[in-house]
Amino acid sequence: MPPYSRRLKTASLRAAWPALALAVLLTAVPRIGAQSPAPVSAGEEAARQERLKWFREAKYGLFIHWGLYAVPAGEWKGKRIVGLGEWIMNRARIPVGEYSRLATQFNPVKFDADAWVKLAQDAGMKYIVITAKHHDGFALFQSKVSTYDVVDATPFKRDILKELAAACARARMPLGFYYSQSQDWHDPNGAGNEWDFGPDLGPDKKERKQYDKYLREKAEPQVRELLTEYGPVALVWFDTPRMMDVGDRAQRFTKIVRELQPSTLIDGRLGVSGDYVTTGDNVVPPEVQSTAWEVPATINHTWGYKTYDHDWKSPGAIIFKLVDIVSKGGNYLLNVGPMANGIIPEPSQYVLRSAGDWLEVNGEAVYGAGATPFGEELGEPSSKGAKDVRGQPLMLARTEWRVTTKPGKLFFTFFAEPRAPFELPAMKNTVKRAYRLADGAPIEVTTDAGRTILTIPRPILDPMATVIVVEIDGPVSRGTR
Ligand code: FHN
Repeated sequence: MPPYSRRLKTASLRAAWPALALAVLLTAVPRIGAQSPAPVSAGEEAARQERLKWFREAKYGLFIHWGLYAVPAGEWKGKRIVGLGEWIMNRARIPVGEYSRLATQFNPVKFDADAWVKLAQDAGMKYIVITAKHHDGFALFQSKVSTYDVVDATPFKRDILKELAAACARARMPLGFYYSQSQDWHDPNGAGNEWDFGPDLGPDKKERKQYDKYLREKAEPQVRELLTEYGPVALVWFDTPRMMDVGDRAQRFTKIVRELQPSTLIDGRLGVSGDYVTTGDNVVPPEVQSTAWEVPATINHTWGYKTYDHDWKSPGAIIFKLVDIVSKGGNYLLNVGPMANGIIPEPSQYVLRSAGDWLEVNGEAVYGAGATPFGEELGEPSSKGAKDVRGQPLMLARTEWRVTTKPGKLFFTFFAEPRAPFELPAMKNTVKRAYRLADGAPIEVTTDAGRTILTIPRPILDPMATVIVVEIDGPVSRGTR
């Protein structure tokens, strides 16, 4: 491991990237309440909390969107196709016959499952979620109910999920599977492919496809395969729950998961409430949320690889988002889109590893840490009563510092030079001592007329983010002494 000073120097250079320059950010409010777990018995709730234990500790995971769409990588017949890389089949209205021929070109000879897991480890990520089947219907695993999969339909012929599951097991890295339960553009009865198979719903809103046939003959058996052939599955990440609110469709998936692997988590996009809430893509709520939640997020502007999307978030921006999310009680699931040859694009590897360097030094403020007991540092609703696009009060976010917690400890993470002297938010607790997390250097604490002041040396040690640990005499009690 390089010495801290050297890593700090590179961290400072990286921090020059512009993403944190905003003094005020406008944030949208996700509809967290809409997915909040439905009331269940005390026993079921205890089981849910037990399932969530590792997830609450982990905080930071690697999302991987990979499939046939990595071959066209955002271009079709010489044209750049607008939108997300993994949506190219839909956006370019590519017929099934033509799109499925991409399988003959999918030969990722450079794929190395151990290298992917090592990247996640270097990045400080604590779980991995990969697209077992995305909306295009192509499976990255060998399926017995469809030949449209990596083993049966490509020259590669290797079961990618088998190899990744084995590598994760070796590294004790929890592995979860994304599964598009509803949209399947390859199956005539799956949702979403209106260019080959006509609309899903008629003008009378009645279903026009044999959707349950697709669910029973492809989606449900494939989810069973994932839960029986690949060892312990940390979570199943369902997505875009179209037409799932009819009958017991969504409940059937819950039943499969619970029967086959009772410890497996279910995300918030099945169509009935899962174990935790999934926010909108890239949507970080403006305030602390009490239920377990996760933000799926892109590292550039696409999930599946596109040759021409080079707009990578900076390591500093990633660290800000991670600490911001943890300080509001959530998890950050950050995506990469590997190329068709099996390599994760070098710039995204660099960003992840750089953020990982910071976490190696400051991870105590993140892993297993609780939400802020304060809140004033997050921002405030617009005093003009403005509303966001969803009609919720518009929050004017502040980005100077965040607080995360562990018993007896408050972690103040500064993303900009703190005010000098820095006054702690009002609390009745006694401050025992304060120190810099990176090197243990003590920070002077003074009290003056009931106010507690930290004298933090300027410039701060690490301009990307400097953590000051404040040790207190018990749980935070708000108010003045
Ligand atoms: O349509 C998908 C999209 O391709 C991607 O998988 C994201 C990840 O959260 N989910 C859907 C859109 O929300």
